Amino acid sequence: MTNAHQCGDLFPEFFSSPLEVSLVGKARRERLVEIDVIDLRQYGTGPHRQVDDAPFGGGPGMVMRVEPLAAALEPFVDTRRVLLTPAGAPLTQHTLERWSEAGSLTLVCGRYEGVDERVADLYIDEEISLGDYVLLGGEVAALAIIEGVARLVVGVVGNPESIRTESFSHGLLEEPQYTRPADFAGVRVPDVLLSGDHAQIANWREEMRRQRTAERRPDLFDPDGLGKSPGDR
Ligand code: JAH
Repeated sequence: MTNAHQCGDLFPEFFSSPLEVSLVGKARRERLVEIDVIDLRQYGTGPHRQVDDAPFGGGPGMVMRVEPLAAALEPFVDTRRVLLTPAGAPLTQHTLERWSEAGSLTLVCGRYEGVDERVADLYIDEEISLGDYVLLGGEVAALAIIEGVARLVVGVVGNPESIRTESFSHGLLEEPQYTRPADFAGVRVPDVLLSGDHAQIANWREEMRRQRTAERRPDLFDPDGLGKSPGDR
């Protein structure tokens, strides 16, 4: 199945190498995914192709105008239109799996202090955030989504078993991994991994996933624990 993506953006060069190398580049060359980058500047208004303007009500910074985004998004029907914004719902593996089966995704990258709210009201299906921090624009978040979806699409086609058995498919963090040498500067690989006892190894790995998740991500380990202070857990 070919998964088509459009990426609306003011800095199209931002995407050049990330979309050419690694799994994403190979999947594009093999036509397993199609990814097009759209330069929003070409839809800017006036002789300077302006895409931003001062905010109504005053305040610092500029806001992305609705007309260029309306013009850029109008042709894309039969696609899921996603705006990357710190005000969006948090991105999860479940969201990536849903999109990997959706056929076509259109990722809209805001810049400046934000995007006129009418863009979201009229042209956007989902607003998504990578996490609780502010970047300069949505491009890095868009690339994260492209990688996350592409590996699932390619995984379905090529079917490597690893794809759906990694972090978050059990809802737990992954166990620590080791490779040779068994002793590096006196720090040894856990003996159980060298034992050849596959039942014991599986038990150890499961225990490590539980320990790490409880320690590092109590929100994943016990979703009811969310909102409690660390001392309450
Ligand atoms: C920043 C428009 N959660 C990641 C993320 C996504 C988008 C933006 N920042 C962070 C952003 C400025 C303007 C979007």
